[in-house]
Amino acid sequence: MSVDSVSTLSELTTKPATRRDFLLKSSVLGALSLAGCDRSGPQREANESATNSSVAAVPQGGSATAVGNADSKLDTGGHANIHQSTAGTAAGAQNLAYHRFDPTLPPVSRERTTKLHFTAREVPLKIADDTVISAWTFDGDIPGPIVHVKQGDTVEFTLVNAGSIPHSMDFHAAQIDPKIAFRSAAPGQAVSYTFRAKYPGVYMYHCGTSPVLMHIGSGMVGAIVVDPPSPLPSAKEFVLVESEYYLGEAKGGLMAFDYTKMLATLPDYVVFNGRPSQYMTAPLSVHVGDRVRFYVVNAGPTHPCNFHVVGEQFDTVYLGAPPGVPLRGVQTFAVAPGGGLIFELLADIPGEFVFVNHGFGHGQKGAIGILTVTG
Ligand SMILES: [Cu+2]
Repeated sequence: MSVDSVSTLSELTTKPATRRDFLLKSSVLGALSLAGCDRSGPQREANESATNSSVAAVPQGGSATAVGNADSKLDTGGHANIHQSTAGTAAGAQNLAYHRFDPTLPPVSRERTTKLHFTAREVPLKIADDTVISAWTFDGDIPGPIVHVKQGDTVEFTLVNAGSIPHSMDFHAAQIDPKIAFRSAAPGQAVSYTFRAKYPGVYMYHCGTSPVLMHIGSGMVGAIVVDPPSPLPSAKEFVLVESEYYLGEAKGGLMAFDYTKMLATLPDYVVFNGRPSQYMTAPLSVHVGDRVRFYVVNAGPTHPCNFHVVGEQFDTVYLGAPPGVPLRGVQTFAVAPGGGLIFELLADIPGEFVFVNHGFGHGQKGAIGILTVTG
């Protein structure tokens, strides 16, 4: 790809003034310029300090009790009447604070048993200056907390449902009877189960309550990283969860997810870690000589994530359990919906490298960011 192409990509940036404006601008190359973007000011610092719950930060234990109900992911008739997400009222939605989602992989737990205690919440979430969505979440954010454990670890998981409809949890890192473990918790109740992380890699987790499309599409997704027994080479490690947003019209400043649009599979936004283009204005930052490792989960719900870094090549891509037998010398590789792959590159030259879903109809809808390499 030429320098001009890189420049043009970089110009497809920033948060949109309005959604319509964003889509319009995204359709004409070069409409925006990075020149006006202050990537070093107080806002950036504030954003950098924003963190997400890591394993260490997640409340431990809990007295929740497992409950059984008929609303498993296998019950495809459940909630067929729900076509738009709800999350309280729109009152005050525009006064919500925006925060950048910290993509940094949190340290692996020192304990070989990790107790996770998530809460399903339906909340308004500001994903851009002018856009507040009616989100269904794990612990109030999209994606949910990044989990980091080691192969062979035991995960004791509890989901408390503080929402208004049933929710559940499906860990792709678990080998377990889904009809039992991934059953739904009714509002006000909880579900618990325990699994061993059998294989290393990066795995999706998501709500599996019917209709699964609606629960994944409304934000109930996240990533769990499972380290191999011997650590991978030292690197700057980032977690990117790509997902698609299908939104209805704003009511009182709050945009609900639209199930009909999810079925039509034409997203309004495609995002890394819940916010369109957030790492264009607040890039990921490493130094020359650093190895960079991207843990990329594609939460979908429908489209592939064709991961690419402009001006770089991946010297290592782990398709399966690392260290395994990686691919070498890769330019772009598709992460399937429901999948997770690990991409590595050596940042041996300085510059601003755009990472993007190279399916550009989706890259231009917000699945784009910058990796800044400084000397
Ligand atoms: Cu759910």
